[in-house]
Amino acid sequence: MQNRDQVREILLVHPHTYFHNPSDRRGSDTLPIGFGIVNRILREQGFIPTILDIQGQNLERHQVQTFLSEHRSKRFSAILISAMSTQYAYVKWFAQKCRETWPDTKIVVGGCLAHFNYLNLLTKTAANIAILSEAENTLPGLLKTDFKDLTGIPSIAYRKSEGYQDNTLDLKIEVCLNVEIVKHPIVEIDLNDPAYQVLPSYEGIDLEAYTWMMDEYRTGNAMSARGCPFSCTFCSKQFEKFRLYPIDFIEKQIVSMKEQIPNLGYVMFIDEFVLLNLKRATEISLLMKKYKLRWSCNGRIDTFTLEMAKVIKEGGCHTVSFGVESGSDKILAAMNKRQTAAKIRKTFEVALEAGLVVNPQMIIGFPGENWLTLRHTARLYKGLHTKVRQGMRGGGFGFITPLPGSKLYDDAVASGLIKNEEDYLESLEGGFNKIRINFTNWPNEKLVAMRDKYTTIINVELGYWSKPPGFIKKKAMGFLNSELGYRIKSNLGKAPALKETTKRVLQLLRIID
Ligand code: B12
Ligand code: SF4
Repeated sequence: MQNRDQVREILLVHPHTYFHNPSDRRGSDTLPIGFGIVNRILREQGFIPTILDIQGQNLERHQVQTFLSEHRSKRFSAILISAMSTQYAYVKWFAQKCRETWPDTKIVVGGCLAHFNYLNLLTKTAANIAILSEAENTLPGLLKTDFKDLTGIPSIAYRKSEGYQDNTLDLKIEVCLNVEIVKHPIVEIDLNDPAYQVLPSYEGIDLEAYTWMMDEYRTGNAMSARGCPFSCTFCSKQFEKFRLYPIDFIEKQIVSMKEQIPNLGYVMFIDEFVLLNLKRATEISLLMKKYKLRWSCNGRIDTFTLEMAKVIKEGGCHTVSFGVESGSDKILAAMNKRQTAAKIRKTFEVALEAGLVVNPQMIIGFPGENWLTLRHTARLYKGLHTKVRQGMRGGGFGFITPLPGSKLYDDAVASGLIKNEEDYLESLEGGFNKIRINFTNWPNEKLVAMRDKYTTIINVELGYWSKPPGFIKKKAMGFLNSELGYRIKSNLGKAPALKETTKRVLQLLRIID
């Protein structure tokens, strides 16, 4: 007979961002908020999560296999995995290993990977259930039935062959590789409803792996909104409906984070809409000021003004990141970005005038990119030198990557540039650091060289890098992107003696914060 406590245990997993190549590992510098919400729901519902944080602990595959062998005798109610599309290869491998270890345990995947790629997940991996949207309104129902009855649970997909009967929702049946997949309608939660205001719990997670030291304070992350009303052609938007959290729940997030992260002093908002308008920016600034926190957020080019810049600076805002993407109006229009180079330039001028650090997020290689469009991009930054240098890594370019869920991806499938979804998903690790499809007329090496050249140009123009960074920076960047370099970077905040000297050297090179 199974003991009741054993049955209520759940394996909760955060996979790596790479599978094949360790240098594709993305540093875990942001708290996994969605994972934290799942962790909280499990605990509130009386389940005991055993956390396998492969990413945070940087576990090698043989260590993961050892973990599975050591836990073989456990009777988990289910295995829950949170992942993005870029983690497909890892999830496929891991789900198979779990299936070999626990043949009958349900494997449940949530996050962007489940949302966009549930057909692949459910037909080509050992996963049983895909959570297509938010844990807040799906997981409690699943937990109540011990994952045995999927009737009435919104926002999920699963294999019909497993025999679930469900007549309560408007089901969609899809056939893929002769497997019938049942998809329940997606229901996105109301963020004003206290029942869905779940604070992430980082219990069981090594917080040092997901936070770093900013001067003498530790960083944390908060979220002010979900979804987005825009439709940029390259963007993979999991949440459709644009919704704001009420300010009092953002305050609860701050209080909860302060309890969980000793010495919290710097909060980075992960969503796009902190600076939706002056009213909202003012409310958030007042909140952050109340808790004497420095903070950073994403800004919106279309809503940013000098008045707003001054308000947030006064409220403790240190850095604003902008999804600039390009300085070419032609490319911006093709991206459906709804912003122009002139407005971007104006935004940068006012932000810098208010004393903010700006962090431009750029894309290189979008269809139509050529030397002229890059010259326009460089012109955007010309002479925007700033004296605010500390705490700044500089802006960077990512290679355009068709992501599942974006128009760019659908177009690439339609035009035959992506022939096999699974092969493509397997190749996605490494995120925007790699060229997947080269839309330019340049060979890949030239596109990489252009990325490096223009990264230098914009950071020199912004005053974040000294001129010319030259071969030393190039060598150092190569080293830091290696596995050894990664380990050194990720330990900087932990070993004080090593930290100071190494940090100074790296700061001189202006390649770390
Ligand atoms: C913070 C963030 C990061 C962080 C941390 C990610 C993390 N582990 O949480 C960092 C900086 C590491 C990161 C990296 C990258 N990211 Co990112 N990131 C985000 C961002 C801005 C917020 C994520 C977040 O916290 N959302 C809020 C929480 C509440 O939502 P959530 O995590 O999805 O979780 C909810 C549901 O999905 C669900 N859920 C999630 N997991 C599970 C599990 C179970 C079991 C259940 C039941 C439910 C469930 O319930 C949760 C609560 O509602 C999103 C955009 C966005 N606004 O969501 C992009 C986003 C997730 N990132 C994206 C991308 C592309 C990347 C990169 C590839 C980019 C790059 N520069 O290379 C890299 C990954 C590199 C790699 N090698 O793989 C894409 C993913 C698209 C896709 N199809 O997968 C997004 C959607 C941005 C976009 N619009 O394009 N990212
Ligand atoms: S890239 Fe565009 S569509 Fe995506 S979140 Fe940002 S503004 Fe919205």
